[in-house]
Amino acid sequence: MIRTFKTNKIRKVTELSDSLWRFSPCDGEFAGKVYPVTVPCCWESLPDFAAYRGVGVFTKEFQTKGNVRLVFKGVSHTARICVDGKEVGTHYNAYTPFSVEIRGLENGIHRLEVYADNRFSEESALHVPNDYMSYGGISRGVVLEELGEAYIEYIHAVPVREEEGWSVKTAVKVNSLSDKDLTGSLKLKLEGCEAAVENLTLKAGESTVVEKKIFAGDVEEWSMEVTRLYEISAELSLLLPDLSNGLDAVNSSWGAQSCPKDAAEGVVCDDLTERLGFREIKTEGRDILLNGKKLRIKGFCRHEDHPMFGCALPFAAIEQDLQIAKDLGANAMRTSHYPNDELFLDLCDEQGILVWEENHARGLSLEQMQNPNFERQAEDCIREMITAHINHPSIIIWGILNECASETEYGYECYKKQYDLIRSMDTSRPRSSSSCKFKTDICFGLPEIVSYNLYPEWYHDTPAAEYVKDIYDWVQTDSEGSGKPFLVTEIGAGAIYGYRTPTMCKWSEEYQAKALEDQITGVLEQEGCSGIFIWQFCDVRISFEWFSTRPRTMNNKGIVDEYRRRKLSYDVVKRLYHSYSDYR
Ligand code: ADA
Repeated sequence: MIRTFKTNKIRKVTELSDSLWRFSPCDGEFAGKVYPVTVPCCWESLPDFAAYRGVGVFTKEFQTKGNVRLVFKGVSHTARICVDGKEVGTHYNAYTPFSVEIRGLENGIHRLEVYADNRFSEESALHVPNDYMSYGGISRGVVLEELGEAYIEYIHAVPVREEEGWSVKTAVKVNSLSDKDLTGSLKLKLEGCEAAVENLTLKAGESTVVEKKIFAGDVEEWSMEVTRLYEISAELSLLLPDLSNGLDAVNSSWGAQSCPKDAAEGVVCDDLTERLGFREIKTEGRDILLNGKKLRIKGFCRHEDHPMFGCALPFAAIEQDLQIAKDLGANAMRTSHYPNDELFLDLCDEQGILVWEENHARGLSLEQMQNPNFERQAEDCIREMITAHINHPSIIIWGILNECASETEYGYECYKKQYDLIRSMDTSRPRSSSSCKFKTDICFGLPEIVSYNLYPEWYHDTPAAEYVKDIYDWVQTDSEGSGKPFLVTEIGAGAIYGYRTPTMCKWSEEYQAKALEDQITGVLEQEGCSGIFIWQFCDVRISFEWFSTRPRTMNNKGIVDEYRRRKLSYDVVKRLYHSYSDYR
């Protein structure tokens, strides 16, 4: 499964994932041995490869002809793609989608090889030994698309509330796969009703972006309570090339798209459907407003992690996590610390769960941020994240650089570039970054929202309410974040599932329950605070190479353990979250 709705009616799309592939490690004692696996797959789920750091290859044959695109929703963490033994693409970062175009394939069976590399090296500035696991494998869906002479790469649809009603700012990118210049038109439909038609010309092999604002009028708004989603679709019609050699010649050049006989004036040769929700998110003074109402965020930080699947959670497991979060009274999830699977976002759109989505980074020091690859890799992640996810109404905040060096001048320059990059791609959402630099952070003048990760009653024994107030007051009096919305984007405590003791000592479930009682109350009672994300939803695996050790080589601050078994704190969080409304 790739999305929770059908994105194409005309384009022939075949899911290559959710089926059997062959996996073979390229290094180590099992090099060359072949294992049948279902993709998505992290090789750490295979008994022989629980701790394998290296390169592995996933192989799959597929039938096709003509112009095709292979879409990879996630390969962890560095990918090299080969078709019929020839390299056709590469990609860095496990958490963003990428695609490769291949033109003019012969009709027949072709071999796809996906090489995944989960090793740490100086080449990798973001996947480093860390307090989460960098898995190895094809962690999300894979799709084969059969295309003609041109195709629609994306539709961006950003809702805009105006005096006379709602409009949609659209941008549709069309790519040519032809060696000829093409002319045609693009038809936009909102819920199946024609909304605009734009003529377009495509230079051979080039792309064009067609921008158009369409009036939507009186539509039903998207909110946590009413998750009304609208389909917006684009149809690409092209004037046929020279028919003098007859239709067969055209059919062959059009690949899988056979041209109907009455196609002289242009034929619909590709389409794409996306979804949007009409909602407005903005900041006003110290408030975050969703459709004009002051939000109280009650959320969890969630890693994509599971003992049976690694980071390649199947659809059912993703949905189960959301069911648990809703049972706990949460209204938001933070995709700590990287862009998430689009299936997760589709489900949040449909179930009214707000999302803070952030680019990939966790706790990188100044030295790590000075890795020559850091800025490019971090900015590429932002581009790919927003290009792929801009339409999701559930995403209300774009985050960057969790706990990186925001107390340094160099760090400030990186933060500024990345905030500016977000603004250049999307002006419809506030930005923020989770800081652990306490009273030394110098970046709070840049984003719309000030966010902190705080661990009173865990990493230090300051009473939670006192510590939250101290930091909040400092922001108001001594930082450029004064008067902005204030979020606590991490707060929590560790507990080993099943460790029960009346001594209330740290790592016991009793201690975690008590600490969270103080922390949640301390944050949500703090005047001017717009909300909280508990660290964290479930226990997760961490890199065994990380400098710090943790019990079980896990981060044990989950409200549930890695098998989603409840700890004592579950009922504390559930009682408290349900006792606070979604709005302030
Ligand atoms: C940091 C970090 C999290 C996690 C947490 C912890 O705030 O952002 O990823 O490592 O600390 O468990 O200490």
